[in-house]
Amino acid sequence: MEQARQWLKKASKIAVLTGAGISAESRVPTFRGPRGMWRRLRPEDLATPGAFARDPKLVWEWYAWRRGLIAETKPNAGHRALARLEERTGEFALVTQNVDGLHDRAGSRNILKVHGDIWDVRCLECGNESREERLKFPELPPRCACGGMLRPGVVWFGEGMHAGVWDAAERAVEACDVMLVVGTSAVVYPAAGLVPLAKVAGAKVIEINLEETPFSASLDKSFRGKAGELLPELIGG
Ligand code: BJW
Ligand code: ZN
Repeated sequence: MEQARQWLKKASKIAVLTGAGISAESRVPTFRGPRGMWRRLRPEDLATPGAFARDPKLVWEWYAWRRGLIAETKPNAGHRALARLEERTGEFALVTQNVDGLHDRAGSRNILKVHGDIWDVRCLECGNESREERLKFPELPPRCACGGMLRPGVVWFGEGMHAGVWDAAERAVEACDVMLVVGTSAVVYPAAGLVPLAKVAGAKVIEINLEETPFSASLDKSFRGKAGELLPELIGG
């Protein structure tokens, strides 16, 4: 722990990759494992363009449920520690797979949301993108002013990342001295590929997760525990 703390203190360029595990202590459900199930459906059955085309109401019910949970929660000690780390670091990028907006609410600034944002919507007809914070809609799926169907502004399986965001994430990871990987199962690509990318580019990589991931054994430090406890220890107050 002490060595990892020193690496972070001395680094002038830090990149972070977060996943659902950092929001678990804010009671936002993670995707994988038994608790990732919703009405016996897996994210792989819901977070796809095909699922939305087949049953947009069902997919929207899942998103409406998650939006309701997220609206009631708040950032935890892990999110807040990362916001403090940004303040004391020269160059800092927070690449997140999370769509919940809790990093924004904790005060992080340079956030690269590679899987989008659950509070954004996009019209399938006119392509208009907007922010939509209502929790109750007159109907599901909700409609755009043009009458078209709205979809959540997130990235589903089989869809590409927003090019500008993804390029910035790769650049930050390639340039960093130290990378922190927090609360991600690291199985969803291309996001998971950022971890070996950092190693190949010569960064020290530190992982925090309750469980082992496919990369744990190959990283410089891998800590088993809760993000909300280990991040404050690693980063300090
Ligand atoms: C704690 C904790 C605590 C718990 N403290 N830790 C290469 C190989 C194989 C497949 C592919 C590949 N390249 C692409 C693919 C296909 C696919 C993919 O990766 N499939 C794999 C699952 C096999 N990828 C894609 O389709 C991507 N697009 C793409 O590749 O485009 C190019 C292309 C275009 C067209 C044609 C072909 C290619 C898109 C992926 C989009 C993923 N979207 C989702 C939904 C987002 C919207 C939403 O939220 O609804 O993103 S799926 C879901 O998984 C979500 C997450 O961001 C993502 C990652 O999950 P995450 O965050 O890691 O969560 P969990 O639940 O998996 O893990 C939680 C972890 O936390 C666990 O490890 C716990 O132990 C830990 N934990 N509490 C610390 N307190
Ligand atoms: Zn429209």
